[in-house]
Amino acid sequence: MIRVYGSRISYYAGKLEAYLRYRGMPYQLLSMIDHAKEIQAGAGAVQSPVVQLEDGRWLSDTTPILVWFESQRDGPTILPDDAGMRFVAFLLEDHADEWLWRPAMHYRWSYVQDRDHASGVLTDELMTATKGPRYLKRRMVARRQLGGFVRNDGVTDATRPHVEATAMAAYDLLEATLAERPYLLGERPTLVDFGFMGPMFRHFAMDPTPAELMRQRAPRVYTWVARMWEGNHPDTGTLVAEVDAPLAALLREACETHLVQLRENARAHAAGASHFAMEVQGCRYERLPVSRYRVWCLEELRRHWAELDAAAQASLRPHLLEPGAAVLWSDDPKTDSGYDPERLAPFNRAINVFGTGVPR
Ligand SMILES: N[C@@H](CCC(=O)N[C@@H](CS)C(=O)NCC(=O)O)C(=O)O
Repeated sequence: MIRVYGSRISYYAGKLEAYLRYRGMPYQLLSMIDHAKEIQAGAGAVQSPVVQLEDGRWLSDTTPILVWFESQRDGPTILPDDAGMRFVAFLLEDHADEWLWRPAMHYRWSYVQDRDHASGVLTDELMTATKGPRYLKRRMVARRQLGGFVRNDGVTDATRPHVEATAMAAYDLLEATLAERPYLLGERPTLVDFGFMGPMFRHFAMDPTPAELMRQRAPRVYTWVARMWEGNHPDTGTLVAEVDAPLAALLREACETHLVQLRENARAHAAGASHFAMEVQGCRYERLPVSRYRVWCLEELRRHWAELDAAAQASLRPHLLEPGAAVLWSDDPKTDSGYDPERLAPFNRAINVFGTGVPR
């Protein structure tokens, strides 16, 4: 049986588990902490999730993990056959993975009910070897997460309204898409559905504050999350052949937010900086931690874009709005993440999204 090391409230483990359930691949969810040494030695970084196959090989990072599992199958995959729509899938998945992380962490750790719940779960999962009363361990966990992933990731009084607005925009954009079809690209789930399961499932649909907002504002998204978890989806079915109105709106949001962040992060990385500032949809973020991993995310998106033929690029260009989208086809900034140069992912030596795990 496949071993999945991770947390049962983790963004990316939830995404992976939804996929494994869909494919009927039995797995065991095991503690990261109890196996941290083996994970570090085998995979290169301790993060949730890390996978170990029955033959002992280690896999990291949910995007290449899903792509690799699909490459081992015959028949229709979760990657659209159409090259242009496949690019759209990679871009929207990356947006869900990397852009919605900040609001997901903000709702979980800034609101007291959400923090109480998550700190209790993580204390019981991760602090098994730490001595001391449970309430103190919960306080340590909450301080690490709120300090590192919220305050040190640019959430302040000035940016908080935008951080929350961007999460609500995601609710509205998915709600509008699911009014048209059962899954985000059509009649069966694709990489886009699994990507959005990251933030939508283990954070927004489960943490009390955003879950209540989802029930009120985006009930279709709430039921889509449950359906995605059930995993009993059709394997065949039509996908949209081109970018339609709901997808155009999702792409616009990705160009205005995620691609701006990827560009500014890559510029700062190229300049050797540890932090950067950016303006997104009129909101100024200061002192964001540079992520080498996200430089690689940009390199991957650029590679996918460059692989498209001229006709596919031309049909997508009207939906990839500048200035944000230009980072896909311009060489500003030049990037050199140095990560996975041999293209071994998901079997390469992994790195954490931020430094050694938590933004400083
Ligand atoms: N790109 C990775 C990201 C994995 C990740 O960052 N997971 C989070 C938890 S959901 C984590 O382990 N963070 C490190 C930490 O908290 O120390 C993936 O898609 O699997």
